[in-house]
Amino acid sequence: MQNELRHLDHDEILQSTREIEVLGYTKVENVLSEQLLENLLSIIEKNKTLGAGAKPESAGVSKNQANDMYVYHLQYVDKIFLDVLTEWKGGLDILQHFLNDPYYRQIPENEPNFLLGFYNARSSVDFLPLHIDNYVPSLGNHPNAMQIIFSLNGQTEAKGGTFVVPGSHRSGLLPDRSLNNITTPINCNPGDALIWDSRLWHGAGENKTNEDRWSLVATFRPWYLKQNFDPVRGMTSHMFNKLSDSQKALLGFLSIPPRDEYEKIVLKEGYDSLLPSIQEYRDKPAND
Ligand SMILES: O=C(O)CCC(=O)C(=O)O
Repeated sequence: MQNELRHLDHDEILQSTREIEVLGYTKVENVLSEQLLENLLSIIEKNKTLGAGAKPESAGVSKNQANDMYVYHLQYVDKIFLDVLTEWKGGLDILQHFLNDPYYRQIPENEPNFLLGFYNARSSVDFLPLHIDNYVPSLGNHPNAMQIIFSLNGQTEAKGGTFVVPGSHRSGLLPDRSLNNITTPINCNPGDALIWDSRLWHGAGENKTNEDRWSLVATFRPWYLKQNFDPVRGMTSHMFNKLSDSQKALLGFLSIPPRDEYEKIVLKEGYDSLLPSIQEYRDKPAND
């Protein structure tokens, strides 16, 4: 995997970090090799849903998503999707500046202590209007969510490029959709990555071609905010046993809410608190 990624040096990490601070986003070109793109797309092809609406059990699908294809919860599908995040010198290093809790002493300070919130692959069709993924707008230097998007098929205006309002992450406002016409388009080649502060007003154009527009969309949150999946019930033993300690931390295994005060008081834990098997997380009975 290491050789399939273009790693960033210190200066590029600083430059991207600065761009996110000022503009709300950064584009990093040429991150994924052709071979890696091929592998990722072939796994997606085997696991995709044909239109989110076609999967009856996926409740709460919005009208916007009904024509899109998805692979939900990539963290459970194949370890390669987690490796893309954790093996890449670049993405998580940039996010640490924004999402790491400086008072989380149980994990070394140069390692991520934030969480993967949600991780999907998506090939979109319909226009996606300006929105934020921070839930509530806020001011200051600490967003409550950030995203890394890897474009697998590339995106042009015809294929539905991403568009953003640069600097809007610092507005403290929900998006004004009447401003769709003053947005900045961001096109990508296959293998490029976008990283943004989820307060950024962003959206995506309609895909007017018959071609796929797959991206990996990974959303990250600080350790104290809820994820969109339950790692204890969702993770198979097979996958759990293959994960590194830092991948387990990213998935939330170091800040699982306790059953009660006898289990633990402080939520923040270090690698030495990891349990050896997923079964042990599930088998913790109440003290009745
Ligand atoms: O696909 C895109 O270009 C934008 C994705 C997006 O807005 C989102 O996932 O929140």
